[in-house]
Amino acid sequence: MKRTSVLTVLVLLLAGCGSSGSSQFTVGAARTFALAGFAPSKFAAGKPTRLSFTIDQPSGRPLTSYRTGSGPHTGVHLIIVRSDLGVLIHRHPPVGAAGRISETITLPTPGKYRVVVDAYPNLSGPLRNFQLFSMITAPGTAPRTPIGSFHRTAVVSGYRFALKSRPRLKAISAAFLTLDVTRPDGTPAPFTPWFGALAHAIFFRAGSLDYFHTHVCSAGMTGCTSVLGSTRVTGRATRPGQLRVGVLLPVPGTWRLFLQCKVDGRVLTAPFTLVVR
Ligand SMILES: [Cu+2]
Repeated sequence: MKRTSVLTVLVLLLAGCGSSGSSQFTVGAARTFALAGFAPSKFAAGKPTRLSFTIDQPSGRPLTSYRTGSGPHTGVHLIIVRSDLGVLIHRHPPVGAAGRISETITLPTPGKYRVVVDAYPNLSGPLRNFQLFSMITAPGTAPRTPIGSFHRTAVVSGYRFALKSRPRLKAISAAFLTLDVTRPDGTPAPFTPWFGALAHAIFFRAGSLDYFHTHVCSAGMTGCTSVLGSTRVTGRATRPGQLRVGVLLPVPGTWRLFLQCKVDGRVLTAPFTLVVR
């Protein structure tokens, strides 16, 4: 059986930066974007392995032209999450000859991982971006780390991410999380743009692994708004060390936010558990 035939070939209704696995619809087989030549699907834990694929257009030809520019809504975003939400990998691989996309990935532990390919094609028409999904595995005993309940603070490599207040989140309603981020010495953390944004807020729902993604951009940067149906949200960094993160989640449940930013030359990933009513 051809590997491409078992991959998810779904196109999302949702426009903009984010979207979710739960709001997808399938269109006729001849009219979908699809992962092609996606390999391998089995990895050895701890071993760097080249993952590659192409995105086939509805015409059957590989997609070779992707959006470019300064904001985060460009190219291809490769996001890999372990099924217990204990590990996140986020890369923006280059698009090679004939639309081939390759990235060396190391799955740190055994387990099942969901792969999200979030693509920003350079096409005319209403479609801004879409997601394609696959699963990869590393054989062995997978750790099962419970994501735990809500905590206001996450400390990563000595950097402290502190939510100002406990968020009250509702599905399909835009909300904001305001955080203070401080260095190990207590001074405000200066954010360096990384992958086109000051911060990336990547959300996965526990269990179903539904996906959504928003960004925090510097003042004046365009192309940073996330859209879910008719609702929009744009995050801002209001002052040094402070992030205002837009949250816009499609369904209730327990979600894990991976908040990523670059400070002092290192990429930090702060996990938060959020309950959405
Ligand atoms: Cu991002």
